Amino acid sequence: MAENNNILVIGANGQLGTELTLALVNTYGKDHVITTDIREPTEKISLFEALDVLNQEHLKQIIQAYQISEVYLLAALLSARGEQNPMLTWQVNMDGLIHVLELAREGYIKKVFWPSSIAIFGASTPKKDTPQETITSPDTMYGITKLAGERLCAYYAKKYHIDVRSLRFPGLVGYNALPGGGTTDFAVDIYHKALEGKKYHCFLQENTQLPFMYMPDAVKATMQLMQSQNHQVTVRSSYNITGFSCTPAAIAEAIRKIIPGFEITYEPDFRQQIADSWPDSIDDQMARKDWGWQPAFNLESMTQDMLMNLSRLHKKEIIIDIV
Ligand code: AKB
Repeated sequence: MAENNNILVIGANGQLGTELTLALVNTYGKDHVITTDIREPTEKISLFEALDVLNQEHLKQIIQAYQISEVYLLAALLSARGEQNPMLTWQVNMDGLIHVLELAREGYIKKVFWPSSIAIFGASTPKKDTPQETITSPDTMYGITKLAGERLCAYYAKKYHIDVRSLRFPGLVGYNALPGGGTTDFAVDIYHKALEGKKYHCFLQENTQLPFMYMPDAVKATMQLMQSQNHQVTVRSSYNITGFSCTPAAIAEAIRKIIPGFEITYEPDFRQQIADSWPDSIDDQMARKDWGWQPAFNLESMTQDMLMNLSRLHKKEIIIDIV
């Protein structure tokens, strides 16, 4: 990588940021990846600067000081936390994006990645195999900011020829970092409880079907999209993308194949309504056609990998009985 072609990850301590930073460091080298977050990381794997994404002047200083050409803007408040503080969600999710897009328009950055979400869809969206182009009627502040953000990305791409790329992520499941404040967080928490030998109290009903993606697939999709040729990227709002769909009961069942005594109870709270407004499954044909997207993990292979890695990280012994 040339000197003035460095990468900036904003929100690097989050669930996706932690894993994406590792992949970027492995691909481009740690001297070319600068990480920022509002909080100090527990472990620094590359250069770190504390940054509040609402501080545009500080953001500009970092971009100039480190000769940044590519920005991964991951700082955001998610769906459940967003409902506790809608105004802060609007501010962080929208101002952060517009600051980055404006810096791109002014010529400070060449390329931007910004994650959208299945939260842009709502109760009146077709639920099954939700198409790329369809009714978007988000019911949460998080979803509203993601939809508005998608339109901003498309606008800056069309009007100012900004190379901005985006994915509409489903629920993400990974073992390296915990999610915070999302409706799909249960799908991570459940594995931690199972490994601790505890019962899991799920905040969604057992038959709530949602789309998910295992973190290695999410990282692969992001890297693949960002490494694609400009002409391959025909969608400049955000690409539908998915790994597989499942219910909390199906995850519990997959865990029981490895930890037979695992128990779960269902105690739905306010997050049930959010989950009910989201798609059951996603049609990601555009991503497959444009830049060759193909997930590697399904529920069973994700469960095996999650439990194996969590037991390694927490030094707990479990026998992975692959059936
Ligand atoms: C959330 O649950 O809010 C996120 C998402 C689906 O965007 N994981």
